Amino acid sequence: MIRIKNIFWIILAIPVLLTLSTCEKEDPFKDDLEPNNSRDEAFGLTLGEQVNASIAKGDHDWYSFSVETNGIIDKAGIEIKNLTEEMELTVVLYDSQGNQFGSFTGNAGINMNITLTTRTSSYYIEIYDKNSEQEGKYKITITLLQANDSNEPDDTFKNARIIPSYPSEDITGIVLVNASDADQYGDFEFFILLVNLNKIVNFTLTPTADDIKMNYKIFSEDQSVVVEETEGTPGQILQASVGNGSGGSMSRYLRVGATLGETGNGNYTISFTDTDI
Ligand SMILES: [Ca+2]
Ligand SMILES: [Ca+2]
Ligand SMILES: [Ca+2]
Repeated sequence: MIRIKNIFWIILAIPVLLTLSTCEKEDPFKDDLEPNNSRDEAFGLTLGEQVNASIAKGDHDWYSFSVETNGIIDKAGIEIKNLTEEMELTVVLYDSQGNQFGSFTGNAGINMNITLTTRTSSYYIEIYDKNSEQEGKYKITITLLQANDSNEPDDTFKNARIIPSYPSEDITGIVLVNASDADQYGDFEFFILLVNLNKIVNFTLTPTADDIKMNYKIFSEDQSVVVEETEGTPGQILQASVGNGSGGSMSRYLRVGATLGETGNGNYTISFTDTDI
């Protein structure tokens, strides 16, 4: 009888002990965001709000976020503060369809700052320890940087900025992302120039940085090319003019773009004057 009792206790004791251990010792690496272990379970982040998160051993954390930029090109900052010295975080970025487009791994214990060029869209992020061995805590914040200029949107013929009179004020702007015939999805800046009969309209395009190559291209009213893309050397000021010696007044589209250098500084100034032919 005694032996049977013992066996009985052993069988019962194992599940009781297991239950007690999970109740009393809370896993410090389980957070309120769980379960967010797959894209379908991604935790929705709000821009500008910091979230405290944990990685348990072998844990993968998924997040989703959306940016609304009113259709202009902007940048979003992804800031991850790694609070655990041993953790080597890997961050993988996916588009709204789940296609991977970026992957980053930081050294052990270091914070990560990733800048994402974006128009209005939604994204997924997956975060995990590179070796799936460490557990630890981190904080994540995504912020819309509002890095473009106040002339936006001006990326298309349709929303070109009209230059109403000459001389114009000095217009300052930023080419945030490479834009040229070779970079069609970049941050172009379109202007409409009204050119009266027997007038020449001149423009001066001045970059701030020494390492940016500005470019321009001129189109007629029907958007056909009048002057092919012309690119400056790094830091070069570009000047050109559009003349009108026949017929009535006319208009021209000026498309400005740039290829950024190492500094990533896309700031420029443009001004317009007119003179008699
Ligand atoms: Ca987690
Ligand atoms: Ca711009
Ligand atoms: Ca633009």
